Amino acid sequence: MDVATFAAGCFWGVEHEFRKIKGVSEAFCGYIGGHTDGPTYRDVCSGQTGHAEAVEVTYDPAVVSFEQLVEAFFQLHDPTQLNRQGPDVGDQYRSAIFCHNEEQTKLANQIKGRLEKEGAFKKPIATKIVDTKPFFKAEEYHQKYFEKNNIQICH
Ligand code: MHO
Repeated sequence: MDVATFAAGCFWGVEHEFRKIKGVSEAFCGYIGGHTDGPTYRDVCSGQTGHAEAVEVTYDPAVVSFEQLVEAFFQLHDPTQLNRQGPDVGDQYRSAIFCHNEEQTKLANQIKGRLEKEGAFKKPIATKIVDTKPFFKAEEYHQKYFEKNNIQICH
């Protein structure tokens, strides 16, 4: 099993979308890329800790490739929005790929570059491709939020 970590706005929907992908065995909501350990949702929402809402995806690379996950990531949100996703505003909602090794960094940059070149989006892609950082799992009520609350979309 391999691990990939994506930030694409409110993590409820991101987790929900990744769980649908064949080959994905686990997807957890959490916080990453800030400067404190073990932040709570409240801390992150204060905007003071610098964390992004993110989803840590565990997948079987024999079934789904990292490239396919990156393609899905670019489809499931609007990567041209800087530090927001629709009504959710702030850098906790930034678009980012947290890469676990050089191969992931290379592939993520390649795909981002190709999408830019193809003009896949009308505006420049704001997604940041960075080295991974400690991932802090979010509170239990944030996991499988859509399923638990019987909702389909975030806003
Ligand atoms: N718009 C949502 C965002 C939730 S999220 C986990 C809300 O304000 O409830 O950031």
